[in-house]
Amino acid sequence: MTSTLAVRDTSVPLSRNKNLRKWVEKMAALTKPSSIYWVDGSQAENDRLCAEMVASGTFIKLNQELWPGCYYARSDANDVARVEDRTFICSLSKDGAGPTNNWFPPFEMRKKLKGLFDGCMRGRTMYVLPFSMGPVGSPMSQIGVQLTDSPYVVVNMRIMARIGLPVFAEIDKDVKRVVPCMHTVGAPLNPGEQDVPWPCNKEKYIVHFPETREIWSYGSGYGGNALLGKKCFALRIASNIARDEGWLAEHMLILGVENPEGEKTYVAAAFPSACGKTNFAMLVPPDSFEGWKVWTVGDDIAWIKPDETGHLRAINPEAGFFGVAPGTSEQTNPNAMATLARNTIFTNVALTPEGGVWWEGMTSEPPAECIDWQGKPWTPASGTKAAHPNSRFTAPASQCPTIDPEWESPNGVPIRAIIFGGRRATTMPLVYQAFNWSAGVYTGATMGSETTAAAAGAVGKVRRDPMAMLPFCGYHMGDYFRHWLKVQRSLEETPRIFHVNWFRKDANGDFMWPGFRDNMRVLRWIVDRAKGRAVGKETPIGWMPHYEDIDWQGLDFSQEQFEALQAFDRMAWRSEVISHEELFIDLHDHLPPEIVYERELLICRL
Ligand code: TSX
Ligand code: MN
Repeated sequence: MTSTLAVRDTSVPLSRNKNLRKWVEKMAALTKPSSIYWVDGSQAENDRLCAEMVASGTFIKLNQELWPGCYYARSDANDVARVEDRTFICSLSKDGAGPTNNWFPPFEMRKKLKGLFDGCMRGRTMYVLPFSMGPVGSPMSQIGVQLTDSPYVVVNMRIMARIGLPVFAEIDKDVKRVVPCMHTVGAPLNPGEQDVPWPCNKEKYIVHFPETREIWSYGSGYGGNALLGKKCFALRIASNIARDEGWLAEHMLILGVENPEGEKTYVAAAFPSACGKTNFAMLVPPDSFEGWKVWTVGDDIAWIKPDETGHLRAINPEAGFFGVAPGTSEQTNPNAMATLARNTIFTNVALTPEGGVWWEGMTSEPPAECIDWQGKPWTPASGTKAAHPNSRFTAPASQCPTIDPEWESPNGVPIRAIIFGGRRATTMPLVYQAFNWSAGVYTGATMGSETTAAAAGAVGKVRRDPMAMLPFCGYHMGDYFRHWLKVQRSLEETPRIFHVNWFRKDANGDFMWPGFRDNMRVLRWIVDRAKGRAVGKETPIGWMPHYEDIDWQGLDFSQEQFEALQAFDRMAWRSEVISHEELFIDLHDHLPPEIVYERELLICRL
């Protein structure tokens, strides 16, 4: 029997919007693809693109009995992470980007990009990919259209954002400005030329034009370089939009804590990399915490706005988790393991003989053999990593067992507390609460992590990462602090601000805090405190819990251990405040006076 099912002509525009159609034509004239494909976002389309990538060698379909709906990709060995030194903020003035961003004159950069993009899609299909950051139609959402020559990007974006027909319908309403996002892997194909599994270019440019709200990305197919809705749009461009409109685009997870009475309290939290942000977003309370539950709203980005009543509400603009695989296990994060069990794309992890995936830390025993992230045979005796340290899973948020029932609420969830944190072996106690909003902004502005062997620089030196936004703030960091301080003026009630450190070490170099599930004990104090119920004591750096203010049920942790963990070391804090100056010197000409006052106040209290 022959099918009478009409197949869609994918080159026919799916939007009536004249500006969009003109822009697509103009960009096609520049990049010269062999075809244009309008993405509808359907399951059938996704299956077709995945099958095509299996045929071309970009994807391996995993054993569907073990990993239903899952695919596996290996990137080029030179395209495995975000490229911060190739990331540019091309504001009109250099001062607008500030000293923490790479700046390049916008006119010259446009000339450069025009040359790079001329013919860059030859022999490839240009996908027209509409996406909504935030639920389609939510007043807090923003829309983009990414033109890309990477089908890998299309299927990943389908997990990470809302894409396809509903977004075209939203664009056709012509009420929201659309952010144009150009992306190419920068690897045109000559007629008859054989493609490679992971096309990319050794020259890379990740470029943002904040005034015109444009993104241009050249040469990479990986993660934040290529999935432009995430870091490029939802943080770097959105931080500019947020500054102009009076809200906050933040590198924060959002979670809800439900107590045994059924009352839910939402918090947002910012941590630098390698602090276990996704693990915290999906926290499982200790067994002794009967009736307590942690709900996940997001694990990476929060858009936070004052509502009409002067309270902050937040949405997670993403629809999926692009999580670091190594270290993720049933022990460290059972909810992530359940989320990535199906319909997930794995990139740069190891492939097992059964057609499954593995990474360091996934199981206590490594597999006897597998294929590593570079496609080479690997055994535990190889002495190398089977999975790349930055290997990832792309998994739908809807599959998370703890996904919050309100996670797609168009008006977001109310934020009652903001938590900053860092990976600090010394100085920083387990938890303290800042005295007020501006002291809290100071806490966020000066947060950081100790450099580990993995990161560049001297081991043990604190690398400042204000609000975990150092690589993601799309304008001057000093103006960003000013904006945070200004937001308080539109608030009737400010969320309480806290600082946590799960990573303090004792004289023997051992972690002093068990972390993971036991972080719930800290989180409970934080939400009770934010609701004005918990007690604390005043110290020079802020409010801290007494030993008896923490719920210790089910954990053997002595008062002596706790006092050591919370110890305020005056001499260590003296050096701490002195080192804050190093960051502030770079920002001095844009530093708001409140930040300087807060530092003076802290010095006086010390
Ligand atoms: O994610 C982590 N969290 C947050 C969990 C909700 N990690 C993993 C490292 C970051 C990628 C942690 N590592 C945490 C933590 O709270 N704490 C630590 C440090 C630590 C490591 C091992 C132990 C304890 C603490 N093991 C034992 O105590 C047996
Ligand atoms: Mn992140």
